[in-house]
Amino acid sequence: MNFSELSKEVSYALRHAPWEYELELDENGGVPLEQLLSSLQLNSKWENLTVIDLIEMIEKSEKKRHVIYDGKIRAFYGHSIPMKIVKEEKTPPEFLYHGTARRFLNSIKEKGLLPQSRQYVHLSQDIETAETVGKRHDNKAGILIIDSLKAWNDGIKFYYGNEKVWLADMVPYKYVLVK
Ligand code: HQG
Repeated sequence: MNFSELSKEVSYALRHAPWEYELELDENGGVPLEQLLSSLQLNSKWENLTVIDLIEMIEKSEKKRHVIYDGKIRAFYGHSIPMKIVKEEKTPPEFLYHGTARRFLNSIKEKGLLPQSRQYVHLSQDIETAETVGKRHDNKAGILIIDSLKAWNDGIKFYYGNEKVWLADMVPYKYVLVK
């Protein structure tokens, strides 16, 4: 079983194109596990897929992208579908981090951190995670430090993704420091 390929396809279905799999997400982004399974099984690549494989995919993944609960499965973050997924508002840690490409810095300075094609801006709990995220866009990623607790106290909302990923609707540049 290629768990990395499976994780990519499950992410695509749950974050970006549930309709291609005839799935309807609930407000938290959850779908019945059996529905996702049957839909994936229609593809010959996944015809022998089982619930155990989905559980193993989640457990073996370095990044905590999905969770199974109450017979459903959902993605913790990353959504781009039109219906905005409801996330849990939560007081953030003192600082959060964001890894980005150097070529985006001028625009970020001008407009703040925006979600771009996703529903939320993605922030990292630690610098190491931010570096990994940033390297997806630029081999020498720029690391931004977010004055998150101050922003929260000023009324900017933050939401919990998983233990390493936090979300925000946007972050004005005055709360951003370039490392
Ligand atoms: C940038 C992956 C110009 C932003 C990762 C980022 C993460 C701006 C890019 C998760 C901007 C969007 C999300 C502005 C923000 N002007 N550029 N004003 N504001 N940007 O991929 O945060 O492996 O949508 O800096 O690990 O890189 O898929 O977001 O560079 O956790 O599970 O616009 O996706 O997780 O890029 O990554 P993305 P991201 P998975």
